[in-house]
Amino acid sequence: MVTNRDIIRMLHELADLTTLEEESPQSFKVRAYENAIGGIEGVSGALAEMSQTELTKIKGVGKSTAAKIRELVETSKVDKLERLRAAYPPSIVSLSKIPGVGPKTLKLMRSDLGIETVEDLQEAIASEQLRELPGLGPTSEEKIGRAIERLGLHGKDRRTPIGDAMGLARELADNLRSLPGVVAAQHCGSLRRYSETIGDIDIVVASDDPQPVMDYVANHDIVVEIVGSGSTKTSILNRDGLQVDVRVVTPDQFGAATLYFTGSKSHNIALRQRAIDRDLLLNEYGLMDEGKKTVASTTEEEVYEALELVYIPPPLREGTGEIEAASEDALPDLVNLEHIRGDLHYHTTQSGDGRSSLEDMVDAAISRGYAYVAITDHGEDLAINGSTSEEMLEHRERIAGVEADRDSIRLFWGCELNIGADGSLDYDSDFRATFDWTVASVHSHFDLDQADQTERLLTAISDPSVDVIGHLSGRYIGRRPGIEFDVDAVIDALADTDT
Ligand code: DGT
Ligand code: CA
Ligand code: CA
Repeated sequence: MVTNRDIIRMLHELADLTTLEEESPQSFKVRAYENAIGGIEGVSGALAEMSQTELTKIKGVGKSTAAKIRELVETSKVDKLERLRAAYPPSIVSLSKIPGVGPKTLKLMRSDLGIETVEDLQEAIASEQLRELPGLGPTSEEKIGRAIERLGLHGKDRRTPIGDAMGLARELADNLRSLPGVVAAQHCGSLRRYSETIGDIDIVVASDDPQPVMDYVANHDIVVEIVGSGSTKTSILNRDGLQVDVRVVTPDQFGAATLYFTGSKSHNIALRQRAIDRDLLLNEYGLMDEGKKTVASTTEEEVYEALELVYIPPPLREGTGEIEAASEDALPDLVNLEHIRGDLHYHTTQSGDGRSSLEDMVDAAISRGYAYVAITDHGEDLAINGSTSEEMLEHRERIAGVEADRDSIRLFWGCELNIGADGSLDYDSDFRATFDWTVASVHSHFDLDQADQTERLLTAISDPSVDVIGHLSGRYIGRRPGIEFDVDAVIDALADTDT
């Protein structure tokens, strides 16, 4: 049975690979797939049960995309995708994700230098061959080399950004939970601890009958290789080289197993020591006393309690003093959704890259119970999607109208200003001062040296119209390293100027 998630995954892959084939993310076909994904994400019914005509009635879904969805449902594969997968194997897709390696550069790298892997690319950089390609030079060669180093994209230690793994892990756990005999399923490991990047996905399943789980995992459509299979554990690789380990334990061992496989390793070691100090033994099966009798194992809460600890949330399990803090009931309060009262960085379709209208964004905020929102569409400097001062003034009227129509939320007329290479900002200072709220952010010139980056940020911070700096380092986990700047100097300036 093809699920809506399978279809979205297929369209994402088509968009990624078509970008490489057409050598442009702006290509008409790529945009068509992306629009279709946007429309499909809002559909609650099963797409697999819809006819081609019904599919084309979904917002953003054209005839050709509808045909591909039907092709996937009827034949379990899509010809165009199979062809693209053969032309652009996973190693090429990894190359395409390196900052500075656009589709055109990638094509030249392959045809002129025979580069097929990140390792090949590193060799070409080391031997100064990359700089010889048309459109490149020593600067871009060095930049690409640094990006590979800083993103940890090379070798077997390659890690996956949390955002690329979380959706897949949750989907797998949801599907596993619906299998016969399964009582519970939980993703564990670094992903459950919300690490920024993860080595692999670890899933623990509670069931007295492991076989349906093992069969489900081995036959899943993301699998390109089965790297390990036993009676209670299966490990697979997907096309991005991401490994998923799925283990089945009996329901009474689920707490001890999720605790163990969530880690971190140093948290586990410290917990085990605490058990030993109490003449107990802790392992992945449970907490046992000297007579091998199980003291606690079904839930994590029971294990912590038996060790005289309050429950430690996974993001704190890093072996950095959390066990001592838990023993004194002095864990920090983590931020939860209900703590979030508003949002001070919001885009709407007023910005070219915004997807939802002002009204929809505000209604979404209201349904989340927010008390306030600042609408911060891009200023005029961002040529692709900024607004002129006249457009901003019209936007202010619209924002006031939307606020007047809804009595449950306070709206601020704001702007996301672009910090130029020299720290300059959009509009003139008088106009900037009229906004209720401004965010100033770096969107380009990521390669300036540390002194220039620091100077640039200090200039923006000292501007009286700036209320907050957005995405301070500009880092994009796994895709783009952050800018380098003098953190102490910048934080001092933020404090001094009340920014
Ligand atoms: P990753 O996948 O590299 O991002 O990091 P983790 O933390 O997910 O590590 P992984 O997948 O190797 O193992 C999952 C958990 O299993 C880990 O967080 C703690 C536990 N574990 C693995 N190896 C050991 C070990 O040698 N000793 C102990 N005490 N626990 C271990
Ligand atoms: Ca892991
Ligand atoms: Ca693992």
